[in-house]
Amino acid sequence: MPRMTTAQALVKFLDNQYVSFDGKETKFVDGIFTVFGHGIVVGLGQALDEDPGELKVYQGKNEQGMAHVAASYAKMNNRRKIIACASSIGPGSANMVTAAATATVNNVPLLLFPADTFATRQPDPVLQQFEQVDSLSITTTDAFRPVCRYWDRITRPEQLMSAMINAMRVLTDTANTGAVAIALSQDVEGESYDFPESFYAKRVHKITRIVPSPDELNDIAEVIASAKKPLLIAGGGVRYSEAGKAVEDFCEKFNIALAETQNGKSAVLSSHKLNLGGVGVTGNLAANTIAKDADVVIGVGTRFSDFTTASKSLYRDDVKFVTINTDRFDAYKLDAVKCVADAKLAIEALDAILSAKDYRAAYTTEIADAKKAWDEEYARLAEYHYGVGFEPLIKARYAPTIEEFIALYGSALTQTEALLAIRKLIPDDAVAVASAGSLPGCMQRLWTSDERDSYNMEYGYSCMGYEIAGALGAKMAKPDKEVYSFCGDGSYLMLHSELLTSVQEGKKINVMLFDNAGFGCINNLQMGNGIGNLATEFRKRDENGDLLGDLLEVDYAMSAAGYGCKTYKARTMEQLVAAIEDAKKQTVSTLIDIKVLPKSMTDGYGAWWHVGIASTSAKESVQEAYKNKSENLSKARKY
Ligand SMILES: Cc1ncc(C[n+]2csc(CCOP(=O)(O)OP(=O)(O)O)c2C)c(N)n1
Ligand SMILES: [Mg+2]
Repeated sequence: MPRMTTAQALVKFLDNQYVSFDGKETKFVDGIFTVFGHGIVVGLGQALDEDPGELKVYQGKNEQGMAHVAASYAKMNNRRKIIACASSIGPGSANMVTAAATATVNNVPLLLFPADTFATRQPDPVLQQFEQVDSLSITTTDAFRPVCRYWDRITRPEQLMSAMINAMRVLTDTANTGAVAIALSQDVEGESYDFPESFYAKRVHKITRIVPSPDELNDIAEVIASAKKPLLIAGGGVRYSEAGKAVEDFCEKFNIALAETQNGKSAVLSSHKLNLGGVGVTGNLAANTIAKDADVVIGVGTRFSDFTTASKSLYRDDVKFVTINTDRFDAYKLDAVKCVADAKLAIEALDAILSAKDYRAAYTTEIADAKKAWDEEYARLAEYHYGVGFEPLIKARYAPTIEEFIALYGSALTQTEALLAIRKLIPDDAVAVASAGSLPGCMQRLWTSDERDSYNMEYGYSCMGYEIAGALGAKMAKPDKEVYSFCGDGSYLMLHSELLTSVQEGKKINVMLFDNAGFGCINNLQMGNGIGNLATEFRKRDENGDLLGDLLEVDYAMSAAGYGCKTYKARTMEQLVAAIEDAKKQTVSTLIDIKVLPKSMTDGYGAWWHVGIASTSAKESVQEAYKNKSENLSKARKY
């Protein structure tokens, strides 16, 4: 039993973890991302310096950013490979909390080692120690507890063993994976112990497919067999189970309509003739038309978020829900008839049962008709689209005519035409990454993916700042693919630190920066609910002291050029096309600063979203919005 420090044993352990899925073995931990500080550099840092084994050390620039990179890397490796993240104490660890929540919401494994205060408390308060006077045993790392699936603190070296085995249990659990935080007391990192060799010997963790119970299968088969117009909604569980092809074949065989959630997009392919595309609040015309008429909704691997269900208002009152999910919690949603199982196994078993029943759904031309109507709308959006409220907005806020506004704004590009042009021009198998703002809605409706797992939308937490970090994680996971980050100006300003890391690592990402001069989707929400234009556009203060003065002009291309990226400005379609083509030839990360007209994102297609509108207001417009909300709410399902 060789003597080693806690940190040295941890590094050895991480380097020897493997997972196996469908008989295929993968080394689980690629390396460690870190922003060193006094809480970690002389403990874990020493261990990594002396003998990292095969673990790579990556330098983050912001702890939240690096942890988003790691989460995206895990997602793009279908949760079979991770990069762990280690931070210093205090602010360094607090910076990872948002990323931990993002990973947990999305069921993505993320292993975090926030450093902690001294277990011995001898130097207290050590630099960056947050002293909670109610209890000195509480530190900043307690903030991880509500957002992690497993939390532990190492205050003695020998605790590392059970902590890490439990960490691996959670990270490889298909139903309950998410963030794991193992707080490392900074003195204990360097303390020594005789760790038994068995602790860090090679371990292979089986990622198992949950076998459906015959009982539950029969339950759901019975409901589906009674359906005339069933709709199957494919979620992220289809992706992780690698069940996309099985789901497509299943829908085809039984004539079942297919739609996708944000995380289901690219698990099933856009060109499949029964795939209607994105459904719900950010859904398109075709999927929402069919959804409204469905008598049975089969949710496979979906959390049924309020966007997927349009706040429980999208479907018929008498609709029946069926769920297939590895997670019992999600399987119970919407009072569904459930089958707790792996998506692929359940779909294959259902196929046999429904075949024996000679089942076939009753759709005739409805699916093709809905798709045709959407194709026409799609063609319109590719040409020209000013969203709802564009004209009155321009006239009220900027210039008397649209022409004058365009001259003032310096661009006539719309978000929809720019997005569709990018889709056409970039490689079919390129990976698209996004997460917040108006782009996820536009992409859920408009983006097509015919390469499996080529769409990485973080929409569980919709965390601004994931876009660029997530793109780097995707590139690290798929170095042979071109990766495109779709990023609003607001998100870029919030967090783009790992853009420099992409340059440092020689991992090229392409940032499609959509500058619409503000927090566009929130401005829509605000104005659409009768509120004034308050602090959602990027404007200077005016003579009254309000944030309604001149638009701030930001040169995002120059900002990224400062990091060594190749950058472009696109104010016309010609410039955008030329920039995309040139960016493809680059080996370094690129950024196209695309100035798009405000309010030129897509609008919704008949789906309602429940937000907390003021029930008392002096403004008639707010009273009207509250009335609308109340009417919609009265029609929505209650649970
Ligand atoms: C970390 C974080 N803070 C706040 C929000 C709330 N929010 C959602 S979208 C948005 C504005 C996004 O602006 P931008 O990136 O420019 O996208 P746009 O809506 O203009 O397309 C805000 C503030 C969020 N999703 N994430
Ligand atoms: Mg914006």
